[in-house]
Amino acid sequence: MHSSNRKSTTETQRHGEKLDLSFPAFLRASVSPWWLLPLLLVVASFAPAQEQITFRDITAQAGIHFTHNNGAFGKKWLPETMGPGCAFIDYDNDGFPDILLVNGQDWPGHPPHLAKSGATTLKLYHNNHDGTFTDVTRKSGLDISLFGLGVTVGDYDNDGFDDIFITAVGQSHLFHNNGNGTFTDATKSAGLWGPNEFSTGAAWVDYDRDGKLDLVVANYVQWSEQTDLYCTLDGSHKSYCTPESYKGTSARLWHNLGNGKFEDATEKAGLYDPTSKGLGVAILDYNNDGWPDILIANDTQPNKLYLNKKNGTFE
Ligand SMILES: [Ca+2]
Ligand SMILES: [Ca+2]
Ligand SMILES: [Ca+2]
Ligand SMILES: [Ca+2]
Repeated sequence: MHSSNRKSTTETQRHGEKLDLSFPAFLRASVSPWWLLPLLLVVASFAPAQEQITFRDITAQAGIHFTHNNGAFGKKWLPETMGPGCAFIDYDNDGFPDILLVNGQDWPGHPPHLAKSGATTLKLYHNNHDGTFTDVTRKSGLDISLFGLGVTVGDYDNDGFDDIFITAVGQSHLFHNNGNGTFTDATKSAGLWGPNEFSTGAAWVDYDRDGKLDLVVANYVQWSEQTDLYCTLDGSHKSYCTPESYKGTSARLWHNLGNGKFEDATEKAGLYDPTSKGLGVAILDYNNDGWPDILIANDTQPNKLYLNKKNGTFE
């Protein structure tokens, strides 16, 4: 704040000198300082930035207190190596972006005496409009514990309020924004319950352009606590395996049926590919035909770019 004020003053003065010299004498005489000031400010706003922008960590000062729990307690399980996602979402439509932070959880069987502190949950922070945030997780109904990895925000039911999809190891979750500051877990009623996958990235996209947002979910590898493999670097201590040790999993495409429900359209749309070890999804229209295309970013496997064929399928 102080820095940018200082910059405008400096720029204004510098351009002020230049302008004053270039003005013809008759104009100079007729221009009052009151007219000159707004003019100089306009000129200053187009001036190239010459000061370096610097950032200061204001996390704690803003009221954000969050520690990610990757669940690690010595077993070296693969999902522990992943960082979580986060999102800005204006969930209460007050014009100020709020913050959603995805969290992991302790593994089942994790000895309670090693647990750091109770159950770890997602966190939703409400923007107070003054540079600070308030933890509204419990009030919003999002104090749910899951091994979350990613998040994508979109209004899938077109009610004007953004909803949330959280990717997770195990069961991913869809949270419907009720429009009154609370969310309802709509995973089951939306038909999204069932797949037990290692879901990483996700994105909302209206791939068939029917006005209803559909959902693409990237999946990593076939891993579970039961199928965990033993890898070692030194022959005596367990280490984290690289993804080559595990089989891939296809990304999944959920088509929005419009009644709050989704259908699995992965195979029908030509997106089924079990060699994928997806970590991220990007939506882009790379051929500029107005139809959104899909990029799946894979780990140790080729990335996949899917062209939207405008008939509900991709190639
Ligand atoms: Ca807000
Ligand atoms: Ca909505
Ligand atoms: Ca659609
Ligand atoms: Ca396209």
